[in-house]
Amino acid sequence: MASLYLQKNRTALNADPFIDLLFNFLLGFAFLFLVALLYINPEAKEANIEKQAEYIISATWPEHLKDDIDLWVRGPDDQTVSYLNKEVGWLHLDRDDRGEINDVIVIDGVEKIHPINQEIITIRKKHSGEYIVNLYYYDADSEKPLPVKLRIDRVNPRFQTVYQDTIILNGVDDEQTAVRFSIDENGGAERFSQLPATLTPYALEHSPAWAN
Ligand SMILES: [Ca+2]
Ligand SMILES: [Ca+2]
Repeated sequence: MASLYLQKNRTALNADPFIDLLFNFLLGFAFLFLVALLYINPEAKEANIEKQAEYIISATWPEHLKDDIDLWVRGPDDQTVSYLNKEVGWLHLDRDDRGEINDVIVIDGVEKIHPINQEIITIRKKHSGEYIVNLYYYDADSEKPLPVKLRIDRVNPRFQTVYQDTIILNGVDDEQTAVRFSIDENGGAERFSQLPATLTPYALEHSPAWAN
């Protein structure tokens, strides 16, 4: 008959594989938890976005139209970004959408059409001061006045639409101040108004056809 001591020892030896398995499982779980933490770290995500843009200004008009609308934005340093100068200071025009002209690309001999009509200007550093946002009707195909949606989104610290409106452009050479606003010392947007200003250099060269 085995002693009580030997019985206890055998029980302990029998339990070893289970404890090993449990330990390995916990070790694996802890490793996966650490990997998950690295991927969902909110600070890292925020830092990645901050390098791209602080504010996004977009002008959108109906798809499948040949009409060419332009965004013009003047920053606090009195420099103006547009298709004529796509990068000034920290203002960037991401794409001059020209209606239908640049909506088609060819891949392996097959035409692919993206009928979207949208121009986007990004403010990449939120310098305080006034920003003026103008819309200009560069080229028309539609015979009727064109509705253009203007939106301003703040990106950091969280995505937030701070302004949106629909502006009616009457025809070629119509230039309108969609909005002017200020970025304060804390990076917030304030003091929205529509006080008109001319940002394009066209005023002396063109007489608006739609006004006749
Ligand atoms: Ca354009
Ligand atoms: Ca387009």
